[in-house]
Amino acid sequence: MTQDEMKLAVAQAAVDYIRPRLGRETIVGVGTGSTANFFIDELAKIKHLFDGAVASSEATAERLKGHGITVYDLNAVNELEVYVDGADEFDARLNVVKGGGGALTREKIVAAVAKEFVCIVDASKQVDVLGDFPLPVEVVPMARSYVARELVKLDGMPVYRSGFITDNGNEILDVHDLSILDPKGLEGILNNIVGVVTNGLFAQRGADVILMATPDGVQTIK
Ligand code: ABF
Repeated sequence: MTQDEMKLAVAQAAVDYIRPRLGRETIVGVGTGSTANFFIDELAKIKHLFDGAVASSEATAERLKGHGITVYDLNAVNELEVYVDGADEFDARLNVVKGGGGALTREKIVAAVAKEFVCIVDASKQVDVLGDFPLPVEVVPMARSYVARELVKLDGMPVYRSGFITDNGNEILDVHDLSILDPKGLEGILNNIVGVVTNGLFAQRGADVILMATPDGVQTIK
């Protein structure tokens, strides 16, 4: 099975997973990235079963609209039944690192609102300890150097994602060399650095369920 075939399989599994929850007024939170793109394409096949979507990025909004799915501003929505998105890494406790695609802030907002966060991955994303994947931290541009110095004090090695501006007009530092033994604690510490908008640790609100594609089929991890 190729990696794309696994992404398609997990996208189809996600549609099957959320399908019983869909109704005429249901709004679905939709994430960003290549796995999420497979999900969007599968979701479009049942667009008659739900009202619309909230997107975690401009790119996702465009793809949803391209399929004729109504995209709502989150402020216009009272509740989000479910949020489906990919990840860069996850551990056995369903702590997740996200933001490799740079959409972490909107992803974290959508995750906070959603009743259930369904994370869709292939098996390559599973790790024992988070931190192999550089942890993205979105920063207000004028605070970038200050935040970088603070991250060094935490034993991280921040690397400026050159030439990248987030959908919110901010910049990203990718923090290498972290061994994240306390994901919830580190998430809070990073959020407390002035100038940090969000960090890519989704631990305080981790995934509720992970659908993981393997060559032998899709596994459900809760
Ligand atoms: C989003 O897409 C991100 O949070 C994560 O960075 C990325 C995963 O992308 P892919 O599915 O392409 O590996 O979910």
